Amino acid sequence: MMEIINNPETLKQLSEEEQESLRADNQRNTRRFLEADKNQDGQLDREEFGAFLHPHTAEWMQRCLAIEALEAMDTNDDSFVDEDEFLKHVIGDAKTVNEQWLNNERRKFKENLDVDPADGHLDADELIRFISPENGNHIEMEVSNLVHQTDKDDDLRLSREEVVNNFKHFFASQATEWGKRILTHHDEL
Ligand SMILES: [Ca+2]
Ligand SMILES: [Ca+2]
Ligand SMILES: [Ca+2]
Repeated sequence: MMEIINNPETLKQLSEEEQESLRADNQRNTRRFLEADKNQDGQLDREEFGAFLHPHTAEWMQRCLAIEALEAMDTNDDSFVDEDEFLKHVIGDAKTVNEQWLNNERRKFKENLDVDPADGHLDADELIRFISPENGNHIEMEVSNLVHQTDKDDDLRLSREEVVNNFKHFFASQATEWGKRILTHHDEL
């Protein structure tokens, strides 16, 4: 990836969108590397590399994850996630939306996420509190997102077909990425 980024000739052959997505990936991976490098010696030892690969398991990676989550959801680039951005994100590319589920997500935004300060949008600190491993919210969040993505007939129950047909989603899923890559990187699988 770095080679492509550093080679202007190769970069020119990509579309604007591809270049942008490459830059974003590169920026995210670089930040993850820097955050994973706990003792700041410029290299990752085994434990640090584990944190790079599975940041949700490492306590010192929570801020990095919250920033990634924020970037994934903050479509108007104001460094906050408002309710619309949050809902748009959890709905993803689903064709139908179950009203009960949506109201539940709305309530979750107000009661569990936008709490300090309760000002109608989420900052990085609110996201850190929400996804920190102690409170288990990230797992709840992941499950909720995956149920929604998988539940094609929208009855809030998963049939065997639905689970089997959407199996690739589960592999791609990482709670802390809030299903973002599930939606945008299908074809890498
Ligand atoms: Ca290190
Ligand atoms: Ca925003
Ligand atoms: Ca807030």
